[in-house]
Amino acid sequence: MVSPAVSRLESLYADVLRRNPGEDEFHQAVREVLDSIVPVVERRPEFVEACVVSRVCEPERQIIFRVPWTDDAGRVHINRGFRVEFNSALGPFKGGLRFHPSVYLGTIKFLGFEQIFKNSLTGMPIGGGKGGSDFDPKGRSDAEVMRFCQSFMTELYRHLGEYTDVPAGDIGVGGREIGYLFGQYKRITNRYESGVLTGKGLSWGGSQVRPEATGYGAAFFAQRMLETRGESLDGRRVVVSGSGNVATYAIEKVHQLGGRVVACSDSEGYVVDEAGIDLDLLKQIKEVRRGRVREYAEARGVPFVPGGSVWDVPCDVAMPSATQNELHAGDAATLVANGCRAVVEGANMPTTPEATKALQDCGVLFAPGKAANAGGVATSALEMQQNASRDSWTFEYTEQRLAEIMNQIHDRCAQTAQEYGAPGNYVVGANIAGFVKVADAMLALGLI
Ligand code: NDP
Ligand code: 2IT
Repeated sequence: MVSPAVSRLESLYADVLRRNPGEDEFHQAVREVLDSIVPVVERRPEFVEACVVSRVCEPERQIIFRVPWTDDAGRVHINRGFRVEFNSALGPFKGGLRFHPSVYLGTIKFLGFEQIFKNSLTGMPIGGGKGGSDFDPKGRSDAEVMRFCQSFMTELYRHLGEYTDVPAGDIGVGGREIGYLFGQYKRITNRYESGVLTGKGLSWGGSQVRPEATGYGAAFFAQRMLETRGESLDGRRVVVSGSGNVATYAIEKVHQLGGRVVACSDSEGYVVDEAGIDLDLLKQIKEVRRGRVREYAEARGVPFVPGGSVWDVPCDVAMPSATQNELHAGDAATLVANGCRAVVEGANMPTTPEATKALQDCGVLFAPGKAANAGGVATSALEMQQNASRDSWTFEYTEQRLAEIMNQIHDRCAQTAQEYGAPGNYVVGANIAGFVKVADAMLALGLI
């Protein structure tokens, strides 16, 4: 016998499928949250009756626009820009921009939807949003990236503001892109409005620890979660996928906490370095030369495996930190067979639903991205706080704040899971804790 709450949520999900055709990742993200909140809706039917659940699945505003730009040879290119302003019940829309050729509306909607609950979990006053473009920055000169960013911002600026919508980085958008975007915003509006973007450079309104925050935060979360079983990262073998912003600083903090990261990857393959990834070399190749992990393997004389799965490398802790749906059921089986203790998502939704279930069923500690990678956006909120007070904090103080926030997120997820009858299930804990705060605010604000 299906409970009334379950049947209400099922018909609501059917509406989401019908009204958002072809957006598979968005469907996947909604499905997971709806599955988690069944016990909440059973206790608090007003969330369905006042249409809070159906409203939270519908973005407040979706902006799609043309981005024309010229390359260095004078050829014209047309890309598509997106900003999905998903939910502003807790604060201004907040979330990154992704520049990657695979980006379409479904990507931005799944990321924006996840961001609502992630931002709620941080405890900071930020709503959820996401944006980006199908622009591919790979192989483009600085001048081409600048012209693209200027054209992108020439449309987007009218939707932004420190009290309205505050973008930041994501895949393909780092300090260089935020600089060009901020410059164009400042030029068009004739305002030095620091709080309109986060991830800025230190000399022009940025915060200490923002570049490190997502990876560091994921490592702090991993440490706290392992401690619940009397374990730690010290002496552990760790595998991190990706080799971008999140992966780099996850590796750095894991090493500082005594672990050893033996493999990382990019979209061409993975590198295995049994001595532990040499981070100075990795940063030199990835951040300065904008190169590939293949070059790391060549420089170190260690194996590079083209294609293949980085999850074949035995590890105690896995940190998927590249992109969505990159860890499949077969990878989960391999991780379990190799004795993996914990999977901590640095990326957004990197583990497929089947893989997540397989890991949880086998007793592997599983930290969902909306909790484990929330350190990035939390530190963005600290950047906004510094901008609003025209202040700047030290590295040590800011890192301390980040560590406290990650511990609080961990504990809130663990307690909520316990309270709702799913002890140890961080997916349920994160979704319920994130959702209830937003839902209560939406009820209080009336039907808008
Ligand atoms: P970067 O652009 O710095 O790095 C992305 C890394 O992932 C690169 O190594 C890239 O390899 C790899 N990658 C990207 N897309 C694919 C793909 N389709 N297939 C295989 N590999 C891929 O991005 P970030 O490190 O910022 O982001 C990584 C993840 O973390 C994303 O899921 C993002 O949403 C999430 N995240 C980021 C935060 C941040 O503050 N930056 C905060 C919270 C989450 P290649 O170079 O070959 O493309
Ligand atoms: O997915 C994410 O949380 C981010 N890309 C960071 C968002 C932000 O506003 O810092």
